[in-house]
Amino acid sequence: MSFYLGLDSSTQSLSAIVLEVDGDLRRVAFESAIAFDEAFPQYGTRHGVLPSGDPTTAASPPLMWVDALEVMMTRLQRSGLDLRRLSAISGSAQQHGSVYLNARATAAFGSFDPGRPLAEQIRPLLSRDVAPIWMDSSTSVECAEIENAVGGDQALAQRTGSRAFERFTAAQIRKFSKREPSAYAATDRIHLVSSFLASLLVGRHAPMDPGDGSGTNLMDLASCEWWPPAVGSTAPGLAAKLPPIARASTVVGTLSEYWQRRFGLPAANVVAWSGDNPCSLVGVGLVREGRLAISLGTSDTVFGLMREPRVDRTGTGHVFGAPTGDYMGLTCFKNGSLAREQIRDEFGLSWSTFSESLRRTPAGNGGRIMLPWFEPEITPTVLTPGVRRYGLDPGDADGNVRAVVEGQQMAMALHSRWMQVTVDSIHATGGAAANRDILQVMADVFGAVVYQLPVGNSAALGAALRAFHGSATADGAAIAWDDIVRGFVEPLAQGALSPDPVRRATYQELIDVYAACEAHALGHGPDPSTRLAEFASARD
Ligand code: XUL
Repeated sequence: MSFYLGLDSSTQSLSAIVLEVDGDLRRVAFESAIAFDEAFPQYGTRHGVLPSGDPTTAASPPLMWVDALEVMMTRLQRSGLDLRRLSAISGSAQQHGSVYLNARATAAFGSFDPGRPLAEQIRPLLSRDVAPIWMDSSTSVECAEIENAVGGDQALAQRTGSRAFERFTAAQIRKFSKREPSAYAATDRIHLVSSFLASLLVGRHAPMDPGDGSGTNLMDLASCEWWPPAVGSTAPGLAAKLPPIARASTVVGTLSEYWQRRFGLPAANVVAWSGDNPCSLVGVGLVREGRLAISLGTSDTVFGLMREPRVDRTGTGHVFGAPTGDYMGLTCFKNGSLAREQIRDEFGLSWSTFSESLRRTPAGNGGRIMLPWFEPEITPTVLTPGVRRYGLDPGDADGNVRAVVEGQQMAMALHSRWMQVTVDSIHATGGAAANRDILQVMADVFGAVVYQLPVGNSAALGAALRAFHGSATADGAAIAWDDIVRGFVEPLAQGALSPDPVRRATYQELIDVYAACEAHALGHGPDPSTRLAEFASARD
């Protein structure tokens, strides 16, 4: 019998899942989560992000993630599990965020003092106090500079899987190197959140995996190596500051002395960490092509496995490496859970009264539409935030609840068309996937059967399954992914949500009107009022 630990360092919290595998017996033996704002008020974060006067910048304190890792290990130590059986650990982290370390880090990593908290030992090793994260959209200038230098957006997308995006690590590094050249010069190593946390566990610089590497705009998707033209166009001397890239199943080391002595943990294998979306792909069981998953978390994401990289020519989506060695298509929306919460709070609702509002209102909302851009949006690119309402009274609670949910679902359906996946079923995950009224709108908008999954946190589950896979294949054994995920990711057939044909037809019509509103709001389409009125009168 063995235990496998999966950690997920997301925007707002650190979660852990321990899987027990004993032949055919498979179960979740431990689950825990730490919300950053509540557990570590001393860092002053809101939803895990440092306050900023500029809505386009977003950063978090890396030391808060370190503190969370220690608190989680304490919880594990007190869990009552026989941790001598902990075989392997892997992790998931919010993508794109970067951590900057000085030249002292390399030597210090191997000799942490188990008598002292880790954060205070990491503090002098940072060449930058904060880590820019995926919610940052302040680097449009740097994006344009990088694209121009490598021969344009299509050239960058063909090589790296994405055109330049503001939150991707390359643009963030470039901005830092321009604004703070001496701090950049003092930077010896730049990690992603995933490879930073993996490094702390093994006590030396850990490599990045191709899944998270492809969120940098710096990795050649075909070879899974850094792409010199992109690296050279981003910042001086960058090649020497990047860790190597290793396959996602690589055992990058064993748990260092620090964790063994401070928390009584064994020298378990540590498998390369990855991004939350690549981990979720495994955690929802998408180890084959032909299905989509939708994660309703801080960000809402639509993703699916691809055998071949079909790069999005419209510049909306991304192709990342998948933990299975394949690829994954992904489109990311920034206005996810925080937008839903904003409407819930604005009208003094609970999740249950939010659901009642959804049940009281008709599909299509009588042609009242919301573009839910509370924060700057990633898809489509909206740098100046502001909710846009069409025919919708800002004071109408029921109408706004339906409008935010429909707006999010229609945006996801519209902007995932590039993946060319015929969607007949969707695996739903993330916090809001517990809400069946939201999932019914998803089923009706996509015309697909929506399944809930037994384990809610697919990123932490995916990380634990990756720990299992990496350690099972470490000695060269071949083991199919289907065998790894078996017993953990089977969707709950009972209670699957099927699309209703009449509501589906409504949304097939409405999605074009939604697209017209979007084009109008972005300044490249006519006023959609007539189309909205036609849609509404057809339903009177
Ligand atoms: C994906 C993205 C987000 C973060 C959230 O490209 O930016 O989904 O990974 O944690």
